[in-house]
Amino acid sequence: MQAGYQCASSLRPSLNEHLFSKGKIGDELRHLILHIAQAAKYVHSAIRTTEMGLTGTRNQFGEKQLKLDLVSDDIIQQHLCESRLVRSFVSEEHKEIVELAHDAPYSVVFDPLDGSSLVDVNFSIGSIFGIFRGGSIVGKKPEDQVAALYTIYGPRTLLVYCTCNGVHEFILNEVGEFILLREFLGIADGAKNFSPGNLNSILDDKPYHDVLHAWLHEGVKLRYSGCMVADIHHILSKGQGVFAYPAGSRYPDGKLRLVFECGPFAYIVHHAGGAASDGKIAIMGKEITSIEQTTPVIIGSCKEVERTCALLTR
Ligand code: FDP
Repeated sequence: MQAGYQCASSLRPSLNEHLFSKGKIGDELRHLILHIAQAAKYVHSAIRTTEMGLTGTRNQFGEKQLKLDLVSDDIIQQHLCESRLVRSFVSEEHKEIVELAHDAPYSVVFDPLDGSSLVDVNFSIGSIFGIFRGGSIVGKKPEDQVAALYTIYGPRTLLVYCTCNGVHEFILNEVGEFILLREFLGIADGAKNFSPGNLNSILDDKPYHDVLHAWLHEGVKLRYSGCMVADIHHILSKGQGVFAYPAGSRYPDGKLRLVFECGPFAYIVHHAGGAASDGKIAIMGKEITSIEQTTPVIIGSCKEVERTCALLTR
């Protein structure tokens, strides 16, 4: 194809066109992201049609599984498999790494349905994906991802992707196509909104107590939904904010997962000009030692992340 060729149209570009013209990636990675986007459309539909009950089983973290957790996991698994581009994948709903095509170029990590405790109350929920080149992800770091994306199923279904060349937002339109909504989302250094997870720990954790008081005294606005996808999307959408889920007596190593949650979001937020830290080191540089690894996380506007980490480790 002719170099620099652009589809001139008055319509918003599709995800495929955007990946092609702005993603600056090869065809294989583009196809993999499109397979994931296709899976997300099925999850979007499953959320509307699957009954909300529990399965009676628990995932690797001991959390009760919803039917929808497993349906979403199955949908994504099938699309990854059919892509023929995935060597292995790790899902929050599986205990082990699942091997697919041994000569395929990528490994995918995903949380099929983040925020599942909010399904019954009809709040926004989402799916999170990180893509690595090659095989096993153990020993790698979130900075080794070649792409990360998430989808948010709220009043509207959105997809946000990053392939190391900006962070871009798409909306699922009425004919089932993801089309561009906003390009190059950015995060300012200072925050006006805060999203404090693990709030109970302020009772026995003085530094976190101090952080919370600093935020309250500065008049920043509380924005915490209980779904990490929605809370991080809030930061990206408003262009500022800070989300924290620090360690505490209940979760000595943090609650949120490095592989499925904090890693992909660290990659996306970093490429939007923000930062993510576990309080001491950047999440991007944190080595993955096991798939069930959890981590404390402070993520969002750079200066606020820096200041919060300094207060937490004082
Ligand atoms: P959920 O358990 O509903 O799946 O990953 C887990 C997560 O939600 C995040 O999406 C969310 O930010 C966090 O847990 C909420 O935890 P709390 O219930 O402790 O606030």
